[in-house]
Amino acid sequence: MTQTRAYRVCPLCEAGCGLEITLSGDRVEKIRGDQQHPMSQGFCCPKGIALKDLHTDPDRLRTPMIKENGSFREAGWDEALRLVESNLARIREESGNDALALYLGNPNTHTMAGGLFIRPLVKALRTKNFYSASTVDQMPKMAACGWIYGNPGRIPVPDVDRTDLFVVFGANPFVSNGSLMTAPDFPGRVRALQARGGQMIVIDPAETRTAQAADRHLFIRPGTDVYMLCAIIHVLFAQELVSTRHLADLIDPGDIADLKDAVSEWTPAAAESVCRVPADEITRLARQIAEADKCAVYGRMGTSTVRHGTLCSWLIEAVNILTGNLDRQGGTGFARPAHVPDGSIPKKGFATGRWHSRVSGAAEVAGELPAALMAEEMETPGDGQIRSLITIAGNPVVAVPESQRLDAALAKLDFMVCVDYYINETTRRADVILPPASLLCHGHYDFFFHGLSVRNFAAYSPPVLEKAPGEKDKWEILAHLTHIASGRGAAADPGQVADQILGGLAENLIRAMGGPEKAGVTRDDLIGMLSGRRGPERILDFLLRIGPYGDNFGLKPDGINFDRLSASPHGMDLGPLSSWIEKALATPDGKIHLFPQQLRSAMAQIKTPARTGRPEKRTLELIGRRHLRTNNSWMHNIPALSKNNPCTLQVHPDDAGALGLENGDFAEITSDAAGICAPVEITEQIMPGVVSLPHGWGHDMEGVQMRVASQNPGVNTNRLTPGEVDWLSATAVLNGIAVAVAKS
Ligand SMILES: Nc1nc2c(c(=O)[nH]1)N[C@H]1C(S)=C(S)[C@@H](COP(=O)(O)OP(=O)(O)OC[C@H]3O[C@@H](n4cnc5c(=O)[nH]c(N)nc54)[C@H](O)[C@@H]3O)O[C@H]1N2
Ligand SMILES: Nc1nc2c(c(=O)[nH]1)N[C@H]1C(S)=C(S)[C@@H](COP(=O)(O)OP(=O)(O)OC[C@H]3O[C@@H](n4cnc5c(=O)[nH]c(N)nc54)[C@H](O)[C@@H]3O)O[C@H]1N2
Ligand code: SF4
Ligand SMILES: [Mo]
Repeated sequence: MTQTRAYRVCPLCEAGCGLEITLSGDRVEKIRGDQQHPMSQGFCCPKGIALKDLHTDPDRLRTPMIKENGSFREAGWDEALRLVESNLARIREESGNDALALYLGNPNTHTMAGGLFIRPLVKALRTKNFYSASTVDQMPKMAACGWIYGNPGRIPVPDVDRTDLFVVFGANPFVSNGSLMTAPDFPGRVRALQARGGQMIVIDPAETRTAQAADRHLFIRPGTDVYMLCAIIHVLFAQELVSTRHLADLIDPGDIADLKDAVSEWTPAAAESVCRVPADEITRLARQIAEADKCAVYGRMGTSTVRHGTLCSWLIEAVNILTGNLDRQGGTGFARPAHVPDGSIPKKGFATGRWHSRVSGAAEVAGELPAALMAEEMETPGDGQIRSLITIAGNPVVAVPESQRLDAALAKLDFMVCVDYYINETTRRADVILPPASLLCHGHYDFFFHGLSVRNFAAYSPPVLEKAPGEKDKWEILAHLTHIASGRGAAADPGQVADQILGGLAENLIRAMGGPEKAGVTRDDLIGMLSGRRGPERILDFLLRIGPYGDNFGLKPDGINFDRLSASPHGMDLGPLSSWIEKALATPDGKIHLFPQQLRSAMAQIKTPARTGRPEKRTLELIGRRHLRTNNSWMHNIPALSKNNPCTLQVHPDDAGALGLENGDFAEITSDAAGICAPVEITEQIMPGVVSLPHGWGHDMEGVQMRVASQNPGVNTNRLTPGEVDWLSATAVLNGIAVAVAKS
């Protein structure tokens, strides 16, 4: 059979590498990096190549599943959707909107359906109980940027390709391939930085692969970056190194003075006593940041999912602002994605706490409540108790704190429906599972990550394969759920939801143009000009046309539209980050809010060193890690990715000696939440006093139907994670957990 080639962007992680897929008919022969993709230039990782195995995995669900008498059976779509409809309607009727909860997992951000079809579903559900993986991940950065720049989506990215000094707090992009920073082939980009005389400095309690490649690595005690960042800012002020350059007119001088006061106690020596980073190293780093011509300071999981994650995320922005590196070539900047029209983000600022969680009173952040508190909302009787859960592309039983407690709460729900490919730790609790067609059967455009790219870029990948008869696109499943939630029922045409999204966009545009008469066109005229399949593609065409590079419905004949983008199978390079802060800011006064009011009292209260759990009993601090061949919890069923089990407890030799542990011993790890066992790996790559376990494991739970993963299950580190929340951003504390370790 003749072979054909298809090109598509990998939908697995934020790097968004281009892939070249060789097919014989509908059989995938080979996947490799796409040499002609302008961003990744042939780079890809083992997970991208394994998309082939994901497609053929016999455990991947191909039809809806319905649970009957405790076990799953295959079912048709009509039956499954009708069952969802009748149960959700019944529960809502009996207990109100808040009885239906929604949890969205990470892969939603990697699909066109997630980018466009979640919002109507959330609106139709009208529940306060909306949760997502964001609150075990990046919400601190979203909240901080929301307050500083006016919108939680306005997140600056480091201009790694043009910087002189790249400072990384708590991220491991050599393994994660970057997060809130789309930069495929991160190692190649760092090599280029070093080759042009630049440096990378990493601050991390582990000597990760990123740290090993760095010019300098500083070990830091988990959860204490907030103090080190305060000390860096202290030095900037004390040594008169503050220079806001082109940003000066955008910052209230009062904010600068107040920030100076707020960090006045945090001398490098004071920070050293908490962080265990030598004071002279802190001073040296602060000077280097200030003196570099171009510098970008960046932080990720290790500065987000920690006790003062929101403050850390804000202080990192503050360092970039105080040194005039924000919105500057080689510093940090706002990407300008092709589908977001300039001015479409309203300049109304960012507020949280529009409602609160019922049991703990946690403030809503960006519409969400803390995923760490889902269990208590299910367990606690009363008005608004969660009785039913919809999960979409998520595995909260593995991803969120106090896993065993959440798992027990799920078991008691009245009804649960999961949109997912597998019967895993979470979906085994479902009454109905709705699987989308294979990842290779969907069109792809990165609605989220083009806005976080270190270079402006756009790519549309058409489906590589036709979906099998009877399979459904993700967007169709979400549209069905939206119809169900809005009372139109399981049988309604999913295309109507797509039409409504499009109609809404077109009406907004006409309104912004002063009405149809002034605009000279109607919404239907505009919609009639669009191409692309009914569904996400046609909506994308609309957004591209009115976006910053768009053809403006023919007014700018050289501009982008869906057809033109589709005609570039390797994507379109749209140039380096440009300086456009005045337009990008979404604060009502058009200014940068350097020291947001919302953070002032938290800043005044950071005196106590970060530590979760009972330190007197638990002398070690637990952090997490990622491995190249994993993707959170869900790709351990691919044999090629599961050859070695990296789910070990890393312990420093000094601690191992004191505890009498040897390589390969089993250790019992105990936190305030639970106790688990894991094999010991003794390594100097972890700092003394700290131990590390990867997350995403623990596939030996009864009922999991992932044969490869279950043979090599690992342990679920989130059993150990107590449900502590950084209230400012509703985000769980996942790192720096106090634990005791003993030979088991
Ligand atoms: N291979 C692979 N890639 C992935 C994923 C995966 O599971 N596997 N997951 C994807 C997802 S969803 C995300 S969000 C990204 C995350 O991307 P990253 O944030 O780059 O990845 P992590 O490995 O979580 O890196 C966090 C680092 O913080 C360190 N750390 C822990 N506590 C602290 C602390 O208190 N202070 C400091 N300074 N450092 C600390 C850890 O040692 C670790 O090296 O990765 C994405 N990419
Ligand atoms: N202790 C600790 N806990 C952590 C972390 C940590 O570093 N340490 N990291 C946190 C982070 S950053 C994240 S993002 C979360 C991840 O938490 P989640 O997003 O809740 O979990 P995942 O493991 O990513 O599971 C994704 C699920 O989506 C399914 N899936 C994959 N693709 C699709 C799709 O296209 N459509 C549908 N419908 N389903 C799909 C998979 O089968 C899988 O069941 O975990 C968090 N938990
Ligand atoms: S680095 Fe990420 S985007 Fe690139 S191939 Fe690997 S999983 Fe896919
Ligand atoms: Mo994540």
